[in-house]
Amino acid sequence: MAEEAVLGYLQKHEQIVDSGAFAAEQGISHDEIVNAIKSLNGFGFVVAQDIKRERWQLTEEGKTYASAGSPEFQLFTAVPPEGISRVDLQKKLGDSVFKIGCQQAIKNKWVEMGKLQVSRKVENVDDSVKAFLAKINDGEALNQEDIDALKRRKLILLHTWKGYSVKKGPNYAPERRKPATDLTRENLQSGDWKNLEFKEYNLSTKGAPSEGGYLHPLLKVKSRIQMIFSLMGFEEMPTNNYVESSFWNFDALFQPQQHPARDSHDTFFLKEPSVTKILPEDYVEKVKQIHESGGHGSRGYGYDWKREEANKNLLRTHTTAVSSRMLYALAKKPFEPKKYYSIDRVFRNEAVDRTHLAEFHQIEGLICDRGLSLGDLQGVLHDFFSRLGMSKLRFKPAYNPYTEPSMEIFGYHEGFKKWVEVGNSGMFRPEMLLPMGLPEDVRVIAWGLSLERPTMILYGIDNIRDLFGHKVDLDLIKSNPICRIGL
Ligand code: FB9
Repeated sequence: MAEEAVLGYLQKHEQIVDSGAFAAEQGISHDEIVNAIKSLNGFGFVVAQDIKRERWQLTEEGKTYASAGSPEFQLFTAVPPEGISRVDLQKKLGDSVFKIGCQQAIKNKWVEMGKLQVSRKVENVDDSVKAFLAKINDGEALNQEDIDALKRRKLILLHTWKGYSVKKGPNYAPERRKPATDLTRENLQSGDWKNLEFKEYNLSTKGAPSEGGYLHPLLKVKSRIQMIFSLMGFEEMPTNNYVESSFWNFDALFQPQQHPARDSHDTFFLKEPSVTKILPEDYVEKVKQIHESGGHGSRGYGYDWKREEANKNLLRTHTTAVSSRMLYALAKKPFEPKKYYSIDRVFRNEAVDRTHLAEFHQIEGLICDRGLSLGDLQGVLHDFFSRLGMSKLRFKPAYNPYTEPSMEIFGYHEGFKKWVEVGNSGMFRPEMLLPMGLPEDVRVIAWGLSLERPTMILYGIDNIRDLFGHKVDLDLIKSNPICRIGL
């Protein structure tokens, strides 16, 4: 609207002399007129000349004195010919007018200010300040001395008004066509392209942000740990089955069927398909045997092992279920030493809290070779965790149903200046390895930890919901820095 007003006016007139007066005539705010002039000037529709006018304006205090009179005049008129006590005069005028009025009236020699009494020194006075303020309000000029006096009392301030005078420019047109940004097939066919005004390329503008994907911190840490395992000569195990049979998840690991971890309070069992159909029957028989009556020097557990218990399907509670499958497959071939690892989701029906969900990513490493010892296990743990930035380790005896001996692993965190539990480990029991058919002198050393704990520590996240699950903080996903472990 403002642009049309300016262009339309210039169609019939030589120039707009003053944008302020023009805005008032058009009934459009001066700001809108100024913005329109600047834009039209930028594209050459008009040529604009700056106008700058300075004029004095009353401050808020100045406005009150322009209507009520100056404080000194108010004070003089409040003093009767017989005089008045200071207390009564102050009550009459109020603190501010009394204080300023006294200073100015004494300075003008209008009043005598005794300790208790105030009396007039002259009969009449003129309120010149009020008169000057009225002149300023009407835009009349004052001499510099009077201006300075009012400025000193902060009753007026200098206001600079900026406007424009405007004439037609080289690209003037009675109306501004929106500059085209594309040359379309229709423009070309219809011939409209001849009248089009094209928007100039803005070569300094930034390209549209490419909303590409972002790597999740867990995946960043996972790939660094995969690199660490690869550098240590480990192969990744196939973990692409969340559903597992109780047989591979528990029985093959010599975990007894009464073990509390096999209860539905700790494990997610499947309703459908509730049972597994295919198990290696010859191996199942050996597992049944070792659970019930032992063998290979073991006494076993001495309970009636039930096939239907082993058939139950579940969400795997650890990737050690994959390790048992891999070791069984290894035993089916002529023996060769192997180093395997896995990193994938496992599920446990446990209470959730700030750092635990019903699922997490387990990391597991194992080495299968003849004559391995606990010393070898401690050695490989030092190598692995030093690549995670933890070179000081301590081991604490622990218990796992499928490893003996077992050790909890603690690492000294240089940042926290304290020892942190960093995982669990052990040597798989003979009752697990020998029924598989592995040679008598083969040992398997293994350890496990989670992916979430190191990730939360490395990225300073203290609530697992900010990292994993439906409440994950997407800004964190977009902004998290590169993972530097294993460099
Ligand atoms: O990850 C754990 N802690 C950890 C790991 C790395 C780390 O890195 C530092 C910053 C650089 C920091 C901390 N833990 C294991 C210890 C605790 O967090 C513990 O409270 C939670 N544990 C999980 C299980 O809890 C339900 C972590 C998870 C865990 C525990 C044991 C195993 C796997 C994961 C195992 C095993 C195992 C044992 C023997 C043979 C084969 C596998």
